Amino acid sequence: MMKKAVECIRNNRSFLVTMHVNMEGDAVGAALAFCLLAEKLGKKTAVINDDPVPQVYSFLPGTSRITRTPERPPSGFDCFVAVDCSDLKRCGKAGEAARGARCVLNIDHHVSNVNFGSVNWVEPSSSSASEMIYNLYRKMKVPFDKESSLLLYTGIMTDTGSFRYTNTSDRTHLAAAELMRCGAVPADVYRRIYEASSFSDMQALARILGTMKKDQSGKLVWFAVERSMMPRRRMSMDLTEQILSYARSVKEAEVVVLFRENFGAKGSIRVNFRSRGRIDVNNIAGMFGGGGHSTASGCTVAGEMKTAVKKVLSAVKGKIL
Ligand SMILES: [Mn+2]
Repeated sequence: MMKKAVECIRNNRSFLVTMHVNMEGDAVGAALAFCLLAEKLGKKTAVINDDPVPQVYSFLPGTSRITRTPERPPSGFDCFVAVDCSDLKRCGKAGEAARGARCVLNIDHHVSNVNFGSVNWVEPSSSSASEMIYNLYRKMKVPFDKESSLLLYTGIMTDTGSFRYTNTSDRTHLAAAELMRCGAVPADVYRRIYEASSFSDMQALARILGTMKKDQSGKLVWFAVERSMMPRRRMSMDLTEQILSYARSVKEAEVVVLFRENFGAKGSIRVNFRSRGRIDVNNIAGMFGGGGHSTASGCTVAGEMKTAVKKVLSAVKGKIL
């Protein structure tokens, strides 16, 4: 409940914030905007994450204060805040800091959220964690400034696929309008994120799109991306989001699945699902210990690419029939 979250913020003085590993726009935007809100109320904050900030989001104000999770998780904070995480496990090693905290504030919009906090504010009907933080500003009467508007607008825009996906509501648009009024410029944000790719990264994307496969019905489309297909450097785009966004343009495709060899944990495959709506992919990801939303979800499968593809696709086919 938002009311409990507000109380938690009022009653504590210092906050250690984190978000899921492999952070994207919503996680970065919501976490940093949360910090700005807490600081305007006179609180202390810090942000940690297991991963570096992806290059494409580095233009956002405050990203330099996101520090890599240290060997021993920091202690001495009143409250541990997880943003955009369905499960403490999704925070990786940073989640260990929750143990030492007086309270654990769980702010999330995934339907698969397991309510791991001592305070759980979970709203699956919200487009994004950023839309929730937007509402928190309104509730706590903290005015938006240029920085917070940009952060929250970016989070909402990226999680809704630029307001195209079914999680976009009338409230989402109202929030976006208010954030524009307070300084967010849609064309600028769009350019920074979607029109800032390097030539070689676009070539890599084109190569990977060329490996697209479908099943006999055409309703299932997938990609199996091996490490050798990936550029070595940090990419100038959110590759997962780009691939899935293009693949869902295939008219007949009801479910798109992206398999990626994991960079961090060797011998495991990261799997991302997108659904047009009829098939609940939160459910399918849940069969493999993952989760997310009914139309966008993910899981990690241990083992080799070939076996992961076989296992996961047969689970999806079972649902499509
Ligand atoms: Mn999100």
